Amino acid sequence: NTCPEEWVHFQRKCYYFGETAKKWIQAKYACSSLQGRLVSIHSQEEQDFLTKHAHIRGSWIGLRDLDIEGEFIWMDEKPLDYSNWQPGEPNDAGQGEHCVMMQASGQWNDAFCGSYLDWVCERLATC
Ligand code: 2F8
Ligand code: CA
Repeated sequence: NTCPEEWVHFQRKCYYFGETAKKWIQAKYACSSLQGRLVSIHSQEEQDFLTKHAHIRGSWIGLRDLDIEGEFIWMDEKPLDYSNWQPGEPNDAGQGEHCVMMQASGQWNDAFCGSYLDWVCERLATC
């Protein structure tokens, strides 16, 4: 399987680690512009790979509870079959936190969607 330049291959997918800080909605658009989407995470192996590439600032991932508080949905529309929340998260703190970021530790936190963070896109690898 192969990936475009600047994307990193792991298992069946390619990953792009965006490092120009964006709001969640802008990051979603950036991934779409790159023919990808914000990453959906479905296994410990995938998480371990992403943790190795985690950025200090934290990165948006493709998980959000924008429609119904507490009902988290992946961009790839697959079930929430794996999670890696930081202890105490998600806590919907402050004015409301409906977008999920991966911290430098790799653990997830729900955060204010308007925060400027790095971002991770995925797309399928081609044979
Ligand atoms: O203690 C965890 C808590 O830390 C911050 O709030 C003080 C985070 N807020 C932002 O990153 C904006 C919370 O999301 C987090 O739950
Ligand atoms: Ca939180």
